[in-house]
Amino acid sequence: MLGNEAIVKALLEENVTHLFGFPGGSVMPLYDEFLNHTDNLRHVLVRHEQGAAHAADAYARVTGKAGVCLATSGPGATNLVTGIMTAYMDSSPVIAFGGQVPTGLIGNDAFQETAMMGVTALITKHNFQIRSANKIRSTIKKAFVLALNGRPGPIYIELPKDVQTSEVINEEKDTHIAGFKPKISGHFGQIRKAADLILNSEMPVIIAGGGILWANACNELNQLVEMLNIPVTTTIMGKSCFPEQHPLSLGVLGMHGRKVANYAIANSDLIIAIGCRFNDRITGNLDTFAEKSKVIHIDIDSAEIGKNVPVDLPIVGDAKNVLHRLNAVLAKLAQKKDSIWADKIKRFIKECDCVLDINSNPIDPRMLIFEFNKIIKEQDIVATGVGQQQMFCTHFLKRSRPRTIISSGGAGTMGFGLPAALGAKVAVPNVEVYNFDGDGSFAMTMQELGTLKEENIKVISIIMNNAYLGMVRQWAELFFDKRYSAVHLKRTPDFAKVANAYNLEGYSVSKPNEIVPTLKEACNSDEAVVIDVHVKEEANILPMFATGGNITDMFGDCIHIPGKLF
Ligand SMILES: Cc1ncc(C[n+]2csc(CCOP(=O)(O)OP(=O)(O)O)c2C)c(N)n1
Ligand SMILES: [Mg+2]
Repeated sequence: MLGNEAIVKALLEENVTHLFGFPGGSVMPLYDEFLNHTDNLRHVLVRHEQGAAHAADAYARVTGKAGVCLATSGPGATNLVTGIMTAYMDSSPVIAFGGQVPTGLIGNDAFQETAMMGVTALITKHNFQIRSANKIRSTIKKAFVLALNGRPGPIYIELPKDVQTSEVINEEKDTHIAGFKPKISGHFGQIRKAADLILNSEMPVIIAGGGILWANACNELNQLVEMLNIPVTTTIMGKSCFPEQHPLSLGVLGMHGRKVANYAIANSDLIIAIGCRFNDRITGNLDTFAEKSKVIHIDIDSAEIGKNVPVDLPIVGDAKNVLHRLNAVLAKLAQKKDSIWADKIKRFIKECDCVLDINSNPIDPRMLIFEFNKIIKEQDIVATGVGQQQMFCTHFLKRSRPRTIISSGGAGTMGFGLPAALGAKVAVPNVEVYNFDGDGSFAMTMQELGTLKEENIKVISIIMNNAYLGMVRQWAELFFDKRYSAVHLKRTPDFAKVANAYNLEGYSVSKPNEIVPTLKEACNSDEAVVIDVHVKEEANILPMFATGGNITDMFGDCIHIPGKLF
């Protein structure tokens, strides 16, 4: 067996069925071997390696399995970097392979040699350079274990060309990873104490982060909420882990979150944070964040505990395991709680539900969401770009099933939307997958329309086209005295014509009543579609609080002011 055969064998042993990549000299032996496996391993040829990494990341986000991508050495590998970093920031288990010059040339500045071990060191959970064909299968096995266990994250594997063509003679069998022992089971004493804190709290709130989704702990979260009537807010990464139509769902919190969520946090006496890392975009000013609340923090990564917010009760462990056991303790101790707080919150949630049916011309972005909500089904998946459109979507679009919205939260990577939607559709082909994008973001990776066309992958792109790098324009308006520096994109290109150039259907929409009929047409199409929706150019996503501000210092229109409510 040669190295290239061993790589494919190892991938098949890990039940990999799809990978996203782009070839080049140093990975040609591996690409050659793919031709022997066209029946059980689908390679999706993207148009830029960044797209491969985002697609693999999205594949992981919607399935919970590892996503796999591949690039050649040098520029191919460096093109993966933004995608790997994006996966790292959002704890996504991506296995990224990069070619490398033959082992004898490493360090010689050979053609297309880049020191990717150094480049990826700080944006991966771990990286490996395979220097012997004997170590291929053991290394790949370890990589999958590392990516998927404990806090998930991306792994980079470097494949020198000669390793792919060498004979496997004495295959390494040992797959033990020294020192890697993620703590799954939370400390029982701490769980007992958490139960006491929860039962003694009058005004608890749960902050549910992406860790709930990665741990598949949505059912356990639901049980906890139903048992004790505790309101739930999510981070952007946690969105969809708890049904947003539920009367106790506060929606997303933070800088562009819902006022009711931020005010509930500020007025709570106990925060139960699960699988979240208290990013600055959700806490605002740390000195005033949750001043009145005790904090229970459940997280699989001990390094997250106390990093940003002081914690009264830490529990290190897997969210599913910890919640399951916490629920069992609570079930024994708890009577259904008197729910003055929950009733109050339910009332505020209703009052905070803005009217989105705003029939304006040009189209108000909220109207676009309102109309989109009429068409999108529960099981459908949305990927977003980055900017205002992302925040309109995460704030206003309600999702109720786990893993049905994916967005670059930690990194805020423009260009994520289209390749992420592509990867999601490959993973879950039987639902409609939407890319809700910005005009700036879409233009960064729109070459993947070629992949969608040629690989027959259907994604519906909805471009919220405001002719601006809207989020930066909004900040310039609000915080730089309207001094607009390099933010106006104008209306170039015509995205419908771009779609046509790829032999795909493209639509331009500029009136509110055209949105739904166009979306319906797109749903009836068999192929990828681009809908360029021209919205009001200078609309802002509000309410918000400023960087470093207090979470309750939200400004901007929102129908009711929860400041009065609490
Ligand atoms: C790769 C990258 N470059 C720059 C930024 C900074 N940035 C954040 S939002 C934004 C504007 C995005 O414009 P667009 O995609 O049109 O979305 P809009 O805000 O208009 O909805 C920019 C430039 C970023 N997040 N990512
Ligand atoms: Mg824009």
